[in-house]
Amino acid sequence: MNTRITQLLGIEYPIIQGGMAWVAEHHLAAAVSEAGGLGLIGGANAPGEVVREEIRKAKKLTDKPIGVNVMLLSPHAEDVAKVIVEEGVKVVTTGAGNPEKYMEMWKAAGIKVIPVVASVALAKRMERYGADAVVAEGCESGGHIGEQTTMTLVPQVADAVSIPVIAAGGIGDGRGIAAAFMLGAEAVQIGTRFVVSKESIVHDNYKQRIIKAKDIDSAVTGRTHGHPVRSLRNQMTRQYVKLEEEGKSFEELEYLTLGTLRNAVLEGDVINGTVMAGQIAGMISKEQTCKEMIEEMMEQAGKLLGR
Ligand code: TUI
Repeated sequence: MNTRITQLLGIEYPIIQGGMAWVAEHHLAAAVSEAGGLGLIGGANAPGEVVREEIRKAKKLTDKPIGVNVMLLSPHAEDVAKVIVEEGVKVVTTGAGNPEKYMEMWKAAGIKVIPVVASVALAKRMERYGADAVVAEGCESGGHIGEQTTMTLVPQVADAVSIPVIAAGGIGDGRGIAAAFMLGAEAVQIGTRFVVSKESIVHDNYKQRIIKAKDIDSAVTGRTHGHPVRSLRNQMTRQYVKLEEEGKSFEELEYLTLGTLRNAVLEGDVINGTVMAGQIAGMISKEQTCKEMIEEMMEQAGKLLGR
């Protein structure tokens, strides 16, 4: 499946991996790239130097292109933005904000810039600022989300911009990829399914929660303060919702969740930790290598699309 995205990025399959905080480290990114997709290092809240090391470690594991995701709410976003240029990274995606102020620097360095957007307005703005493509991410996704669903967002973004669109949110198999292509996407971004890959360093408790999850097992917290985040329901989401209903401030709620994603991912605390995952978790049933996942999905999508 040759598309403008596979050509732009020099990859075999139109699949990019989500830049998931704590999860998208060098082993996962290298495995996805080695399997023919585009692996990403997730900058998340990490300092620039930590991201630099991750980039270098990933490059030792693969000669294929890898990208970096800059989480724009991070206090280190600016440092990470510079490290990407210094390390000769070829592709950057951004999340949770507007990357305008870094675009000129990245473009001047010849970096392909792919902002993640949750609205048509931001997609159009990013095209004007020179973005090479956009990821249109629906609220089925795990983590920080917007309001639109993938089904409604992707075709509206595809109609509004001329640059290629990558669909994200709720995609975890070949049917999802085929559907995304029908909506006008030229590639997909996949997160939750790669969390349970064999190469993912995520604690087994976290993987098992995704594998055992049912369709209705995720919840969105933080809507009242304009920072909606989707995670699997547990003691943490229940506590958060309770405090949100009591009218606690954004700062108090932020304090409650401090370090809880790390605790879930690295320590396996799936009770009081934050287990970010998308709605597609209900369909994900086993651990496989990234290569097995990608080949299985591409075979299914190829049949459905008659390619
Ligand atoms: O960024 C994500 N997903 C994330 S970031 C993250 S780390 C975090 N943890 C706790 C709280 C907050 C962040 C976990 N998951 N996805 C990409 C994405 N970007 N989804 C939605 C957006 C988005 C939303 C609004 C992008 C831009 C935007 O508006 C920006 C503007 O200024 O117009």
